[in-house]
Amino acid sequence: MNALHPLTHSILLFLALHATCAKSIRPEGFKPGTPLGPLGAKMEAGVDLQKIEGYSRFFDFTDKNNDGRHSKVEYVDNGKYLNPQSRAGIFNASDNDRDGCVSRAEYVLNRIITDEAKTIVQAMDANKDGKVERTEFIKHAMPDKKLAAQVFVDLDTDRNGILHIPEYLKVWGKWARYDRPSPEKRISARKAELEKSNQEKASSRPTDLTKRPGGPPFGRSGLADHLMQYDANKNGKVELEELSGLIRDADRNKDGALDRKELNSIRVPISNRKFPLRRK
Ligand SMILES: [Ca+2]
Ligand SMILES: [Ca+2]
Ligand SMILES: [Ca+2]
Ligand SMILES: [Ca+2]
Repeated sequence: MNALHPLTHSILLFLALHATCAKSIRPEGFKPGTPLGPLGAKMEAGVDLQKIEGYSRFFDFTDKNNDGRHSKVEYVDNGKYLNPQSRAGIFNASDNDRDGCVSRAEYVLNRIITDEAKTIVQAMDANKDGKVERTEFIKHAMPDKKLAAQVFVDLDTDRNGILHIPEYLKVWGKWARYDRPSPEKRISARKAELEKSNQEKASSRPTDLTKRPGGPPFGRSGLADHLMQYDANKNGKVELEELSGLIRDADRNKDGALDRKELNSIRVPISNRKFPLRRK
């Protein structure tokens, strides 16, 4: 009985540790990916076209042979960001389809995910000591404190009570890709959505302007004020002759029309200036 005791103890200890590990790696009650909503992550839904284009330009900078992919040599060996070990970690996390290269979409999506994660997590460092501790995380991560405690255990993979950037990015990156379409599909879908909404905004603009006094048909704010400055005889109206005077004056090459260059060089008439009109 006594001889069995240490063994029983070891088994119990093993079971206890195993249970703790299992619990902390995947707490019961939520599936991977789901804590990102409560954490405030929007992923690609949170970026605009400019942001995507910006990341894309960064991609081009490292894609030295312009084949649309980062090879390990381009990114890890010849890269400049942090150190080779960090670059290898980022490269592997980005290479979603494990083909040994990071495509433009893989790179852009990884930047979206990791930049947002860092913004969210680092903002929780309330005492600004550069570390996000357990208490800080639970206080600031989300209203549900019980869930926050579970999420912290998931992110703090070395169990030291502090979240280090590479440590939490690894887990966060997995959540952000779990059960979702490929980076190519995600980025192109987001771009299409943004382009569509930009087009809709552009096509709704003239309609909106018709409701604005002085807006249509030109739709340029301040245009009415500008044109009134050509009211040379100060009768409160801009007459055809006054405008044709402007055209004659601005028509430098005398071809009877104003090209863009001539239009651009039109200056606001100096008040009290006798406008060159009614030339005979
Ligand atoms: Ca390349
Ligand atoms: Ca890849
Ligand atoms: Ca801190
Ligand atoms: Ca840690």
